[in-house]
Amino acid sequence: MKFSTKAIHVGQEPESVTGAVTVPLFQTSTYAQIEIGKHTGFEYARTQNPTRFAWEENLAALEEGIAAFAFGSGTAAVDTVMRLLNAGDHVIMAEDMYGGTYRLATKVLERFGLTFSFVDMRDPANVAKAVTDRTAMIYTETPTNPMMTLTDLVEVAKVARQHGVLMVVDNTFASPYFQRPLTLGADIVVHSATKYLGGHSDLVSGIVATNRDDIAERLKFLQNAVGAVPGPFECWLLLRSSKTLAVRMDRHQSNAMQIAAYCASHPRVQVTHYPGLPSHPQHALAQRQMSGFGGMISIELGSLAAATAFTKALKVFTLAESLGGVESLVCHPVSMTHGSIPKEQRDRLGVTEGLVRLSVGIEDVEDLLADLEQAFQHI
Ligand code: P1T
Repeated sequence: MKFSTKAIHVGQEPESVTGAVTVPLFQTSTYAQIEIGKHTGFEYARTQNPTRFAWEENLAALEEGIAAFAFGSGTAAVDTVMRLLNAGDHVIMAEDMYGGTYRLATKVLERFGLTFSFVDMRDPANVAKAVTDRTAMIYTETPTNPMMTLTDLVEVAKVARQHGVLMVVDNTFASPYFQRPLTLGADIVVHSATKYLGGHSDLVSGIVATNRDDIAERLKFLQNAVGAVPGPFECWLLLRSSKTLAVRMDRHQSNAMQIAAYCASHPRVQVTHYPGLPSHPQHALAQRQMSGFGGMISIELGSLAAATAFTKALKVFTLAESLGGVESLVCHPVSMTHGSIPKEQRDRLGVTEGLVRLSVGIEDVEDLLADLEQAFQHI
């Protein structure tokens, strides 16, 4: 089965009692048991919920994994993946990534005895160099938030394999429609399902997929034992969103391609970061490991004053955190999503006060281009 057919059908057989073609919302916390020691297989909703199971089965199929586990947020998903490790373990993490993941690592997980090295993942040699005898996991995001740099997944997976360590990829920006890390050597894929998977800016959720039985068994245990599960309604909304993921992603990308090309030639824009542009330093890698380039673009406007004037003037793009919804958003990473990353690190990465991130929605591209043009005139 191909991608859209899986998105619409896997986990979503007509319901057995009524034939409902949509998976019912099992809004329940518990299930009646037949007698002591005898039940339907459903005991308590933190452990089992049919709506959640349907969504997990669906996403596992889209990522070409064997199982998936849903969580209350992308951050809860990352946190549970980290609980696969033990105190004293070392993690090699991308230095360019969502600020909240950096904060979780440095402000929470380090207190529990994990150690982290933050490396520039653009060069797989940096990953190999950072391996120690305590290294247990390599964790990356590709494309990264917000600099849109890539990790060569095949090459980094070789390093992971050679040292027998887990390889985890945050696939939030690409979505499984454009990139499937498990097929390129990763062991675990993480998503903030709040973004493209949800796609309508109306929920917060996370999900983890794997293609290894031993990891699936351990994640299933942790999902129940730690308990950071989503509610059934989020899972129901995610199933509904999954059916349109392919058409939404195609439109996000075709709008983003046009906007990136426009920004790249605009006199007010100093740099345009978008892996679909031939000028992107890793464009060839993007063409190799992704089947499309997504809807996220970052642009450097040169100063906080320029970023402020530009974002204030936008009318169709809304100034807000988050991304991946049908409506276009604009974000100022330094003051919003990446405030937790130390200034020296941000400066090294290029996350400057003049950097603005666009989450290109699926509106008519002419309206988006006109909005950007009038806002550039205010700089
Ligand atoms: O917000 P939450 O669902 O907990 O997901 C965290 C997360 C994880 N990974 C990536 C790549 C992310 O972008 C995020 C959340 N990011 C934003 C809220 C943002 O605006 O960048």
